[in-house]
Amino acid sequence: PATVYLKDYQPPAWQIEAVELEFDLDPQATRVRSRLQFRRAPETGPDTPLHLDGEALELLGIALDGEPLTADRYRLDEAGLEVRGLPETGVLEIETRINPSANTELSGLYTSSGNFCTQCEAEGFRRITFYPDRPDVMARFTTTLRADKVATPVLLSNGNPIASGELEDGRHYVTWQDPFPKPCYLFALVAGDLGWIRDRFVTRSGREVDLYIYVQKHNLDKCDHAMASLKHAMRWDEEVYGREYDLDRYMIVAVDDFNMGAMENKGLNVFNSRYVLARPDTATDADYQNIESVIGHEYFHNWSGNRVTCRDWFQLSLKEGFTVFRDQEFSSDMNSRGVQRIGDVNILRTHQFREDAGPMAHPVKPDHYVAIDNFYTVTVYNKGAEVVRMLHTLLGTEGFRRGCDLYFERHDGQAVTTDDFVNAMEAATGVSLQQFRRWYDQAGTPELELERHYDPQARTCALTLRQHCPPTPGQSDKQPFHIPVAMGLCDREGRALPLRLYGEAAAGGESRVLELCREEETFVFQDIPAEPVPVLLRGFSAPVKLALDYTDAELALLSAHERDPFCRWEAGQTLARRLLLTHPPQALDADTARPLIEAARRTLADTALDPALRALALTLPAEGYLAEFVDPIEPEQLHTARQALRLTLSRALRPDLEACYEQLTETGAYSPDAASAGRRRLRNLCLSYLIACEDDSAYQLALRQYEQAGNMTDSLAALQALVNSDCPQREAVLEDFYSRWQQDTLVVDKWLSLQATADRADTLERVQALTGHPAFSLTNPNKVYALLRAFAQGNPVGFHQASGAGYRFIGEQIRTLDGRNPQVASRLAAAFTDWRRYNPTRQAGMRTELEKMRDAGGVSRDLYEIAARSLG
Ligand code: HT7
Ligand code: ZN
Repeated sequence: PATVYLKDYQPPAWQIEAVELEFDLDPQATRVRSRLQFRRAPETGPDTPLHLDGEALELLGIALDGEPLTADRYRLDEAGLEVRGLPETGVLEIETRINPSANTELSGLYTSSGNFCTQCEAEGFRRITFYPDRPDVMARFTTTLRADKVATPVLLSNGNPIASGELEDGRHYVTWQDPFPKPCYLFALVAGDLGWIRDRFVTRSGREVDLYIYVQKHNLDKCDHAMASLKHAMRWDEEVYGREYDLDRYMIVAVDDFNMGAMENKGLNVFNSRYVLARPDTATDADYQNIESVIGHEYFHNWSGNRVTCRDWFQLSLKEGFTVFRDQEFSSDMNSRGVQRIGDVNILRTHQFREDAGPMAHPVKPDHYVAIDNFYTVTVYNKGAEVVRMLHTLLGTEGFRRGCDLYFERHDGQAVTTDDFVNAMEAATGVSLQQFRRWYDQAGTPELELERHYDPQARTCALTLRQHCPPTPGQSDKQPFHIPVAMGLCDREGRALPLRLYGEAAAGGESRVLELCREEETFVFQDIPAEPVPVLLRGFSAPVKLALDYTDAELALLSAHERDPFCRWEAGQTLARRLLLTHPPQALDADTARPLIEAARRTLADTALDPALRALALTLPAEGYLAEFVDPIEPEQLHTARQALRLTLSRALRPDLEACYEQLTETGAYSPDAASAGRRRLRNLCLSYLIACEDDSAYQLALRQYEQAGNMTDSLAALQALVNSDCPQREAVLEDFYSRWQQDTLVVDKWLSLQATADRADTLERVQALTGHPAFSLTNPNKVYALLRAFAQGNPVGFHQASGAGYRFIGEQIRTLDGRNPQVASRLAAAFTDWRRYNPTRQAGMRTELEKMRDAGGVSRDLYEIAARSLG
């Protein structure tokens, strides 16, 4: 398959000014008529043909300015249609036929639960009609939908409805007009028998916006949280960014079959139903939180993505990194900032750092791809968000806002680059970001080293910071990054010290941002009465790995006193990590773990501290994160060590855990607010520790919680504790859960995931058996993620079992899946990319599967790229 390079970018030779689309919807044979009003770009030569992308389309007719085009004027191949001899401007009419019900890739127009829906990002529109399917071609869309009135009463597309009526043969139609020019990846249509809830939002300038959420009718009682989240997001974007909504309606549709989380189509978002539907008895606190965040994310795209869009797909982080930053900040403001930051850093360090260290490493702005769908990655999204966060840190809240205002003002209605974004930040603030731009172009995670020197005579503390970035594929030499290091110094009682850098007249507060631009720089602080403890990367101010030579006593001090929630949590995690990585499991007894036990005891009793932060402090580092510190990765060793330490903590702290659990017992009505969710989080963490003791009283506690739970969070936590234990009732409870929830597809996903991640010797056999269960389906992405991805990426011991059976099973599933849905297959294949990190036996097992994927006849571009790049 061909590789696309950023360096080959050429502006479009032809622009499409307006598009009229007509759909005669039929599940097996939908007819699409399009009228493209085209114009040759000023620099384009008169003989340049117009290229229209097209895939899996049946061409029924083509005409120019009302006259059918003869065959010598166009050429049709697998990639699309090339039309020659066009005038400078005119109207091309094209008719195609497509089969939505046979569309198993879920890209283009497809059916889900009998309803029609679309997914056009990144390159799905070309599966609907012939069109220049690239984001820098922006047009005004008018869309008419026709369908059977009884089977398909709801007909939706982008913009505002401008006409509707009855047709012959029991059909009806609606015409929609979107006044904003947009690239075709933002096109959407939804049609079917759907119910809806409706609300209204008045923008700060007084415009009334109708808000709709469309779902299958049996889900109408699960939409309220999504609607409330939408209104919060709309208000937040006005308050924090001064951005108002611009159409008369905003529609959200939930579908069960969707490759990703959601899609920001102009005025008509399509969502994976898991990010819309919530009721206390069916959705967990985490689900409620994710819904708020994804609803916010898609809404924020209306400005960061839709009004200002990407010039080409290499610029994907322009909209995704910025929008993730926006949704993270939204969630911080709606809930707890510290908890949000720790969660976001956890995702970055466990997934993105791993990507950066492997064969798929790529810059935030990649420079080549085979299948763009493979680049919707944690690097583009989450590291991209960190890059925007660093801009925020360097420019300050005000400067950053001025930069954003200028960016939106300059580029409204345009398709632009990440460079345009940084240019606006520079122009608005006068700050040079020349070196900072390297964050977009250089892959890899920079490593930071600190050397500290205290001079008691001079009362100075010198901090020397050194940076280094390891090579990544195709980038052997790296230039130094511009790294903001938010920091402070504290004394041995944990009190913050005023910070005065050498040469400064007065101290400038107790926290400041050092800018490390060279490979090595020394910062000297004055008036420091005794050797201080430096606190670096407050709020995790840069996506780097920081090596610090803290003593255990210093870590204990910071974990008890540091004011920044991230650094405080990090100190405790480092203590735990050291224990886990430097002792064999059998040595992780109460004596060895004494400092950790005592810190945990204090945390359990510290009722003044936010329960969610207490829960985070008490959670041991994840195996996936620990894996970053060992070579080779031995999954069962990491798992055994973690389990051993958990048991030691559980035994040593049993009365404290029981007391904390009881104290947090609540009886009132469920509310997903951050404080209540934090209390449940801590209580359920106590339960998971208690059950580690594997005795009857712990089993009874979990069984009682399962039976009495008034919400899904508590119910699922109890079930999870039981499933991972040897409790004699575990199978009966699992059965009970399924029989209670088998009609609710999203709850069944939880049931599948619990089993796939179960800490048991027979999990692989169980997962294999579940692929034949009526609850599972290889055609539904959520089911694949819930069972197969949960096993391959959430159960390292099961997947990496020494026999290689886990690899063979998942490899075979991927190859089968690739014939139906390449995007989902290649996402699942990510479990194999890190194969070089394991021992030779495992390497051989994983490599064999990757080779089989790469060499399979008819392999998709998506899967080929992942397999081939991984093999190197
Ligand atoms: N912008 C959306 C991306 C997306 C997508 C990409 C490839 C294949 C399927 C997809 N569904 C949605 C999601 C977002 O980041 O908002
Ligand atoms: Zn997005």
